[in-house]
Amino acid sequence: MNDAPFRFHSSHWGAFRARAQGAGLEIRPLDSDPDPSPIIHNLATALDHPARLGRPLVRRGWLADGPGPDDRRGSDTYVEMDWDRALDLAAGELARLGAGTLPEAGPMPGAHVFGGSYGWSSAGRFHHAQGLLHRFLNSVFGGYVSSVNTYSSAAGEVVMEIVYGAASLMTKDAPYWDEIAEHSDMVLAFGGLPLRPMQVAPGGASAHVARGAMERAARRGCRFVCVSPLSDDLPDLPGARWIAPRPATDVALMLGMAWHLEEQDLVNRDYLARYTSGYDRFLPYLKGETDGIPKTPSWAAAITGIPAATIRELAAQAAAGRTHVSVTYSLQRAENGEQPIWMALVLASMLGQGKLKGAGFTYSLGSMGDRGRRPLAVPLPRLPQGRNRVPDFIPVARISELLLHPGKAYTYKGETRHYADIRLVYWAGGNPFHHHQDLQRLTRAFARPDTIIVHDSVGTATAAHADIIFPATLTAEREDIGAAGNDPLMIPMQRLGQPFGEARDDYDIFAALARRLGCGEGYTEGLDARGWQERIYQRTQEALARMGLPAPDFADFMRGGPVALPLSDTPSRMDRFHADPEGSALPTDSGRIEIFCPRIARAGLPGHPVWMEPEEWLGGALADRFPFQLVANQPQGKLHSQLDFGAVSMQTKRRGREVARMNPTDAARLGLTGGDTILLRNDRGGALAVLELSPRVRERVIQLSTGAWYAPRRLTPPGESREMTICVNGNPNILTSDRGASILSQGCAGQLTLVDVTKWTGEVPEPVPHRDILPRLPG
Ligand SMILES: Nc1nc2c(c(=O)[nH]1)N[C@H]1C(S)=C(S)[C@@H](COP(=O)(O)OP(=O)(O)OC[C@H]3O[C@@H](n4cnc5c(=O)[nH]c(N)nc54)[C@H](O)[C@@H]3O)O[C@H]1N2
Ligand SMILES: Nc1nc2c(c(=O)[nH]1)N[C@H]1C(S)=C(S)[C@@H](COP(=O)(O)OP(=O)(O)OC[C@H]3O[C@@H](n4cnc5c(=O)[nH]c(N)nc54)[C@H](O)[C@@H]3O)O[C@H]1N2
Ligand SMILES: [Mo]
Repeated sequence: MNDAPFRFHSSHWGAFRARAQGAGLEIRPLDSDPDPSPIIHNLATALDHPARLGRPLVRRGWLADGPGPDDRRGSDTYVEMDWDRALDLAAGELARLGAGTLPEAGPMPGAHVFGGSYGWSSAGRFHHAQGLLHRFLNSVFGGYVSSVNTYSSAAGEVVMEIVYGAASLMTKDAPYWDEIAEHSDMVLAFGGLPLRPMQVAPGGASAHVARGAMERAARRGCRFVCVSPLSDDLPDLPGARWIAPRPATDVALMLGMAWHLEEQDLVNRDYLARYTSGYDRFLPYLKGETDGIPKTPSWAAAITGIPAATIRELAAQAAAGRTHVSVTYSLQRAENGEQPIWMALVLASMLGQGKLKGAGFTYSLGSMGDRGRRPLAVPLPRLPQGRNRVPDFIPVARISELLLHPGKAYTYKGETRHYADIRLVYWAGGNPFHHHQDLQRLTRAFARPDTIIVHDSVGTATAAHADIIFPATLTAEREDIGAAGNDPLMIPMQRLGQPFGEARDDYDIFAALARRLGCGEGYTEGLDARGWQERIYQRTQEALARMGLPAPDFADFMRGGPVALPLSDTPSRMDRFHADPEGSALPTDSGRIEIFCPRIARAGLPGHPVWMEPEEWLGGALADRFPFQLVANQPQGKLHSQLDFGAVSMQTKRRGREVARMNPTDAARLGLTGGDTILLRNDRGGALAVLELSPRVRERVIQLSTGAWYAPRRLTPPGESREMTICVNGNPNILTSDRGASILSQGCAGQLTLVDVTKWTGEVPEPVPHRDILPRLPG
């Protein structure tokens, strides 16, 4: 009989309750969540998993030869060390690079430190590794070279900011799910509205509402159209329809629809006149007056593979009722990724229904669990990060370029900039050897700095490219405040277990280093983790009290249960704009939705959305050699690479390896059967996966989600004579291209890649278990 009490906790994939059960945890979702994510159960056996790091580790080559560029990173071994010695070594190296001695003015020593440290880390308002790292680097180095935008949405973020206004408009604004449930006649969903990514929300979610809202809408007669290479990018809903254009051709499909709206005079000219600017510059392109190519449905059919009649029918249906146009992040994580997002906005503007409840446009509704939900009326706790006095930054996905090419020129948002010269990389709470493209190139890039320091709870491939690794606690081993934008509960994250081995909280690691560098007081302000949590909690507590709502003091909150947070009843930004386009103008140059955008034209891209042929698509020359479009989307059973060893993630694998899905027709043509081990390859490398056949995958597409822990091996494919590098665990980022989405955003373009697929005959190389990704020697 287990009579241990349940405690509350939270994660990016949902709030939950848990209690000790043997060496693991028994986990239950909150009763209030109508559709909890199974990913919460990955934590059950994580606390003492063999992949955990229990002691600091230092790379042998770094210990023997000192700091400096080193090609051995990624294939070296690690020595365990006690905390005092490891902290002294790290502090010594930071001091050598200028930490702790800040000039009064002029360049800061942090100008040679990359602290962008992109990654999702864990939920919790205080123990957020990036925030703690940034505060640390600001304290000891006077700042750091940072990163801007996200892997999620760089191309979309940049273009939407310019043509649609601030980022909050494009992601966190109406329509809300309940409006779709009640009012939409049609939802035209580019990239679908997949329940898979909507399991997750940054900072956590206490309720998953999308499935219920879509089911209510469909029962009422709303028609959902899933435009995607995968039909399960939409749940099975009555009346739903699947349209599967060639990946990366959505712009052509939208242009064909736009052409039909023009031809049939179904365009809302009043809306265009009141709320947009530059349609007159776009129309000649649509008609073919500027380039001799009318963007007719037949033209679009040849590019997309969707019959012209279907394109006309979709356009007519969209104009016939209240239509919501939704576009996911995934479409812009690609070459020329700005174009489909911008064109979807133009298509929605031509339909001109933005004023109607349940109609209009959203970007990323289907990409995260916190979209389509009302914002909060109170501010959330927040840790101050201090001031970064280093002005330099990179667009986040240019990490390999930065390390490989100091001083090189590149463009971003129309400006020419130059890469900094980086001597130290400090990463906490991210896994670039999961998230970045062309991972062999990233290995070459990680060979360049003098020193790389990483904090993680587990021995990831990123840790295996570091010089000094500090073992961090898992979220479950510490207390924190769980809260997130658009979520109506604040959750006490109660401790569920003791720290593994000698693992320490990120905060304590930074505090110990700061003290060694003479900056302890500046970093900690004399507070421990609990003291900080109490301090940052006050902001929310006071706001609740001012509104006359229950506002327990911190100790009672941590001992008690979830606290309800009030929702804002302010009309959404777009509602205000639609009510008064002059008084509530959008923060764009024209104050309106920009269909033609002079700023983008000045930055060197066409001034309105256009179809541009990418290099890696099924209609291009490269498809002769690499005939499959790899869709590397977000994984079903985990968040990115986190807790990949958990039971829910492992269930999605076969024989310990990631599964790739393909249409049965393609498999029959290639002589493949379900369960075969297959090699996906292109000029950048190879990945092994286990084949699953599914009619839910478009022909000539292969889906291999991200998240497998990177395990490159030099192998000779059966029947061949030359070795190549192959990830035996099935991480698709050995295959993806490191090119920027465009000269405007330089965003991540990792979603779509061309590959060839063959069967791995004969003896199959074993996958590498999680515990062996980081080669450790006993101390
Ligand atoms: N090909 C391709 N690539 C992609 C994508 C794609 O669609 N296709 N998607 C991209 C997107 S959208 C994203 S957001 C990125 C995600 O990339 P990341 O955010 O880098 O991936 P995570 O696996 O979440 O990495 C988080 C790391 O932090 C560690 N961690 C968790 N909690 C703590 C903590 O408290 N302290 C410390 N020190 N460490 C902690 C985890 O163990 C893990 O190693 O991937 C991108 N990569
Ligand atoms: N379970 C789970 N959920 C997650 C995450 C996770 O790792 N695991 N990560 C979270 C993060 S950080 C982010 S940023 C979001 C990402 O959210 P998204 O980027 O929206 O999610 P993806 O799964 O990458 O892509 C959604 C679908 O887009 C489709 N797609 C790909 N290319 C094209 C195309 O050219 N045209 C069309 N029409 N469709 C295309 C693919 O079939 C894919 O399944 O997900 C979040 N949610
Ligand atoms: Mo993301």
